[in-house]
Amino acid sequence: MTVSIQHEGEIAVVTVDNPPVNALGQALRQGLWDAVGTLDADPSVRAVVLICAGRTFIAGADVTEFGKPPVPPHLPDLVDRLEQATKPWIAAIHGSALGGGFEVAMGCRFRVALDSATVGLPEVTLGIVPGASGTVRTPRLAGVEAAVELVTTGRPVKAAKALSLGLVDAVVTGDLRAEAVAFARNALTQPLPQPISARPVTSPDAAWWEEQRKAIAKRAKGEVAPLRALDCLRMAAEKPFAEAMAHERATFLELRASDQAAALRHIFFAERGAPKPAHLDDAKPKDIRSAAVIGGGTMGAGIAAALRDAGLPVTLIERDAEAVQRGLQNLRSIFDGAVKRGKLTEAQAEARMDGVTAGSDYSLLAGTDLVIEAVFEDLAVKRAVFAQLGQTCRVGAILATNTSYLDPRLIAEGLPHPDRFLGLHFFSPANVMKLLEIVPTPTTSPETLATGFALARTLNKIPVQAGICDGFIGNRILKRYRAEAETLVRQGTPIAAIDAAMRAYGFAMGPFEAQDLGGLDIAFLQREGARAAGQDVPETLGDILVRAGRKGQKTGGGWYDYMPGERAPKPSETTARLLAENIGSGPVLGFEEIAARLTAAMAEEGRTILAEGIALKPSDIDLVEVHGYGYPRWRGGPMFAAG
Ligand code: T1G
Repeated sequence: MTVSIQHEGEIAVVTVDNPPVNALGQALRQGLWDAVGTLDADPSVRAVVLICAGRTFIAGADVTEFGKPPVPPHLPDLVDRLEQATKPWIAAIHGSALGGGFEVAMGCRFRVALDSATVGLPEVTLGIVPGASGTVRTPRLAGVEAAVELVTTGRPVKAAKALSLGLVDAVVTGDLRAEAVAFARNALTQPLPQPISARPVTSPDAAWWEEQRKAIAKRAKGEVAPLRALDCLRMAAEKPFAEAMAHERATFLELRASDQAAALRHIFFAERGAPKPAHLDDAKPKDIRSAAVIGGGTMGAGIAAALRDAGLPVTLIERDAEAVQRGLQNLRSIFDGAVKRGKLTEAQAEARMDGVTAGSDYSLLAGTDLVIEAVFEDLAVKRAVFAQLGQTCRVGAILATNTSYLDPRLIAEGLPHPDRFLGLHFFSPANVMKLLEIVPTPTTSPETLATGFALARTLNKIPVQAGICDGFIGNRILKRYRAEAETLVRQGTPIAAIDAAMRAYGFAMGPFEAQDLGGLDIAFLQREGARAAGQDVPETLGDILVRAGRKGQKTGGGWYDYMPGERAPKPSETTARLLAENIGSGPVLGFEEIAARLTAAMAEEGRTILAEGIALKPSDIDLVEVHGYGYPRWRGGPMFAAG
């Protein structure tokens, strides 16, 4: 039963039960609509508690309905009906009251939240605006400033902050239902507050709104919904309730049908499907209660930090005492940075470090459940590490390599019990980037693979399974993207125009700026290694620059010149001269054509990757690009964008 009613004396308790997250599908909206009528007509009822079964309060409208025409009762009408009920309704919130869920809670006269609950209006993360009074009631409930922060960022707030903002009326612990019923009884002993729609709202001056608009435009980088949400909020602060509601509804319906909303929904569902691949349904992951990282460099320290952030004790192994200290310092720097940014307290940073054992003796790993190798990207070095791991780790330990480019099969050659081995390709900084490419070998067992996916969930990362090829999924597409960008340069399109076009498309950086930041020599060494191994690797424009000593920002110049101590790229006459004989006089493409060419090249490589079975589904490729390579989320990824 989606909506059921029980009675505790004069208090009715309406329970919503619509797994998995009590989303407001049509049946639930109808059930609540009918419950208002039933309880209004029941003279024994003086107040109503609205509570949900399962893991959370109503988590929003049913996103699966978005592609279809809206069906009555429409959510804004239901929220109005709740507000106009003859008996006061009290929302009893646990888990996450999000989007339409929080709008339903605002239709209630009161909101009581469990201390572990969160409330929010995340609609802009789906490319839309709240569509059931979220932009009109929130300013009347919590004030304009709090409403602008909540709605235009889409970030939920925890119960304590929600109480301080006035979004909820009480925060309780223990038995939410009993506490909410007691709250309802007490509320009946005093005059009721005004319904939210009747409450006054004060609008800041025009300068404040302009300041908000500029800040949001800078942050939104091409996303439409946050700025449209700001418009709705200003209407709510300056116009009558009904007029503001009409504006919000029209905006919601318009954006709901937009390309950006479709793209963001695509990523939303792709993210939720990623951690639970159907082909692993029958494989039981192993318990990981302790982990180790071999190598304390940038990647190793980042991986160790991610493991510590997830609460796992970590053993950090380096080759000698001096390297161990460097590794520990790298790890401490990560946590110190988090303290500076206010992400961690000093005590939390200390606790992170206290959970790290470091040394150069592999016997420290005898009881470890998971070992991740993150040493220098050289096959011999990696093979030596796994030779030692094969001798010292227990048979059931999961052994993983973080290699970016090497063939995991060659790394694991000769390893005893190779069923426990796989590739776990993290992205730098590993404690920040959410993408984790999981690379099984032909001998990797389903349990080991399932453990990789379970580890991703533990680390709050987005796992994507990749087959073995040069660059797996992400780096292989990156190589194609860069090659296509160089083709445009050879045809006469300026380097700076290409970068500007990709920034306009939504990337934080274009392909050439990004190479200058990361260093041209990394890919150069890959190409040189392949050539040395006898592969036919044509010379690239990047090769010419690296051979001329132009490796990027770190050498004062790469594709661009950089003034000493500055990071602003300047078009380089030296680069123009070095590349002159390779530059044709083809058509200079406009921004849209450049972006179309480069994203089409990414999608074409993606189709080849799918055809080769390296990626399991197109949405996995989109997740790799969005979470690993800065592809703008509101474009949906190269496969989605290619249609
Ligand atoms: N609609 C439909 N299905 C949903 C859903 C939703 N809103 N939210 C989650 N699911 C599914 C999800 O696909 C997965 O399915 C399962 O529930 C568990 O999700 C009018 C218009 C609530 C914090 O944006 O943030 O209201 O894979 O793995 O980690 O203004 O889900 O199991 O088949 O994420 O415990 C606004 C989105 C909608 C909330 C729970 N609401 N959801 O996290 O579980 S727009 C949202 C979440 C709106 C109004 C507008 C999270 C969660 P399956 P999960 P979780």
